[in-house]
Amino acid sequence: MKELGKKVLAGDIRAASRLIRNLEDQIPNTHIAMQEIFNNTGNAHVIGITGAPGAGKSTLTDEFIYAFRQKDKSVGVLAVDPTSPFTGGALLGDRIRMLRHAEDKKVFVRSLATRCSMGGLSKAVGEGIHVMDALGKEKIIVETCGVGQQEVEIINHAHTVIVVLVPGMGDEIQALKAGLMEVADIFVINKADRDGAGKLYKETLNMVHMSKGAAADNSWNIPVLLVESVLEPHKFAESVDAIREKVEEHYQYLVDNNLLVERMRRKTAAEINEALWGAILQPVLNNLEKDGEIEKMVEQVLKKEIDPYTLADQIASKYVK
Ligand SMILES: Nc1nc2c(ncn2[C@@H]2O[C@H](COP(=O)(O)OP(=O)(O)O)[C@@H](O)[C@H]2O)c(=O)[nH]1
Ligand SMILES: [Mg+2]
Repeated sequence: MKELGKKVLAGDIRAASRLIRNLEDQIPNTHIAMQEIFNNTGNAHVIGITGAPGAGKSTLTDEFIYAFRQKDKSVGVLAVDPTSPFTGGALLGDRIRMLRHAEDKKVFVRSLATRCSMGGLSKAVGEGIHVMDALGKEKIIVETCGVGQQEVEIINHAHTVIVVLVPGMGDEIQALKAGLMEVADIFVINKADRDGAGKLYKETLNMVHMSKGAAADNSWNIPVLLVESVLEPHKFAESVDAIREKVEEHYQYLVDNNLLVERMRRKTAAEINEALWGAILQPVLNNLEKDGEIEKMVEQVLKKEIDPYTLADQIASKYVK
């Protein structure tokens, strides 16, 4: 397990894949590799793409990879979506599109098996980002599955959040409801070939305009961008490149205003929390489990011989000085 982190730092893609898998599977002592890489993280620009399932996030991500590669940026993609084309779950045509990056050593794509239904973005997402960062990827794109908490939680992981809306889903209202308004740095209206794309574009512009007064401390003007239909590949590529430009502009805005670190404050607090859990509580739980203590405690509490609070106090006094 030692050395795995060093290999990642040396650019070893297989080591990075293995480390991400170990993190997801919560293999013991994986934190050693994370300790090895930690000082070499924090260099990448993390871009989150969120929006309802089927909004076109994977399609856009594929085009973003291309756009960034045209600018000679190395790219990492973390897809938090088991149905993503990156995992082979989508239509054949989609899968073929993704293959165009398969040979490119400066592109590293991994999907996490984390279920969309599992609520929030898992710890593995934050860790996966660190691994790609340590691997030297300059742009890291995180595609969420766009369900529930994940959509807003991406703000804890990404410097720049792109919210993808499509016509015909009542998105404008949905965005307000789900708190997406608060997390979006860039709105993208996708599927321009569909009825209502223009209307959605105007409505979203309005919504952004109206909410502007609320965020007085925010001097970033949230752009609303209409993407050309993927059915017109050439125009599509051009409009995605225009989004890429906005993404870069947003990054520069964060850098110029010292907001990059600010963005990561919550994520860092959560990471400390998780590390403490792993270092303190996990060993205690492992011990109790090993000796079959947990089972006994469950019986005791069920019989009302003791309550969980007193029990926890007793255990704490034994382990925590
Ligand atoms: N009509 C139309 N379909 C699109 C467009 N962009 C993507 N799609 C299709 O929408 C479906 C879902 O796209 P996908 O990228 O997998 O969405 P995701 O679930 O948000 O990642 C796929 O079949 C895409 O080919 C578009 O501009 N117009
Ligand atoms: Mg997808």
